[in-house]
Amino acid sequence: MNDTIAAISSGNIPSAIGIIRLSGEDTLSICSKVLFGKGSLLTPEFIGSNPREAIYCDFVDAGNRLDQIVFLFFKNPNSYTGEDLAEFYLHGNPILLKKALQVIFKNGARPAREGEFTKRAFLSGKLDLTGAEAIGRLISARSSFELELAQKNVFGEIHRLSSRVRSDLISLKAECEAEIDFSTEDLTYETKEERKNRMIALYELCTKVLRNAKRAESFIEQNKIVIYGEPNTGKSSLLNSLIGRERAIVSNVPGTTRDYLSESFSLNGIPLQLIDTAGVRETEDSIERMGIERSQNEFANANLRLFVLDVSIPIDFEKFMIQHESKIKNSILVANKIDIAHTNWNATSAQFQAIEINPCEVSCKTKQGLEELLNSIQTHLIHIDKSDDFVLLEERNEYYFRKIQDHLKLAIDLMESAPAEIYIKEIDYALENVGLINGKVGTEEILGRIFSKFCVGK
Ligand SMILES: Nc1nc2c(ncn2[C@@H]2O[C@H](COP(=O)(O)OP(=O)(O)OP(=O)(O)O)[C@@H](O)[C@H]2O)c(=O)[nH]1
Ligand SMILES: [Mg+2]
Repeated sequence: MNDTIAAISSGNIPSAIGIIRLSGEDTLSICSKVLFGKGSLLTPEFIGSNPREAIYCDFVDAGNRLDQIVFLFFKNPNSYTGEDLAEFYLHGNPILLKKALQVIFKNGARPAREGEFTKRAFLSGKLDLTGAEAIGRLISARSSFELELAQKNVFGEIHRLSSRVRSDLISLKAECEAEIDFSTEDLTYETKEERKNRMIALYELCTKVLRNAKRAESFIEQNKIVIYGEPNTGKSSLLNSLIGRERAIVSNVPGTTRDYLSESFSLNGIPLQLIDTAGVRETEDSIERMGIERSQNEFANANLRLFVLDVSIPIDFEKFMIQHESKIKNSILVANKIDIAHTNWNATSAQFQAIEINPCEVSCKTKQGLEELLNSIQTHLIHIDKSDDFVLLEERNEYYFRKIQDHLKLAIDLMESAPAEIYIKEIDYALENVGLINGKVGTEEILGRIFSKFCVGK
């Protein structure tokens, strides 16, 4: 067994309950020095004979009572780490928790490093590497979208995916081996075409996984929605309406917003960055021109664009299209100020619809149409029906999936001209990389990198 580690496993803010975890071979003896009940310190025998049973007792520092606590002991190997493990449920005051932790250190434990409990769980075979990584994500997820994906991984999504790739590769390898060993005998194998198709299917599975992982990552990291349009159309008003507070200055002076400004915002759990930009127009003002340049840049780098139109003034459709056609095609067209729409608007709207652009009519003043706009944003961001395909791949796993894909590609190319003896090697390399995903082949360095991203106490 390992040396004994301890840490505060709950957060560092006042809460009803705070948890300290202790794991390693001295767990029982340390517990017996700090737990006091019914007139005496609890003995290691008593604690050890009551695994997984809540014990109500005092937490003491050299005889002085620090807190009344609930305590749980998990006997190895039936614990999170696979070692003897204890959890102390104290009152959740951070100062009290730190004091109690010091007492535990004084009695023989050492401070746990980041992710050390989970690392021990992995080393004792309680979790595979993808499961351990998923727990890191589960704890640090910043949106319900990321959380849902992390949960899928905790429940074995990556393990399932890589197992499927693995079993397909093994079956391909078996076919190749049979062909190599018995090539002179008159046995019927799958045709070359069938084998090639199986390899292509597997290659495409990897492509799909990688693509969906990229999409998921881009939703998590940088869902940039840019609000764009001419001055005074209501871009800043739209930002304020969507985030529900007066963040940007709104005024009837065209050119109010000089620089872009960005706000985080969550749409049904999808984290978004909403960016308000300076209104685009011809101008002599050099500062305004710089702002407009930034608007153009933000527009180019956005995941989704809202092109805002002021429908309270007449719009010259032809002129508008000459100026903005390419931008409109890549945006949701937001027809703002519908509460004071100009009498010409219906006709202009029909012109847009005739070229398959459906303006989203809203009023930032009356809030009419905002719900529909949010729905439309969500549909553009995720094709909801396909959201189940999203998968979260840590950088490490993305790298191995890419390697598997590369070796499959080589095998597919090679099989045109080379015998099975040659391209079977590529299948072997692909299999090695599957092993690395699950951590069957893991080096200290890889483990160090993964677990250092965890918080202490996990
Ligand atoms: N009636 C009405 N007025 C609106 C609506 N949305 C915005 N306005 C008004 O339109 C004017 C311009 O609004 P802003 O949000 O500052 O417009 P902007 O596009 O950010 O303008 P610049 O920053 O100058 O490019 C303000 O006087 C707003 O009160 C709306 O839906 N209805
Ligand atoms: Mg503005």
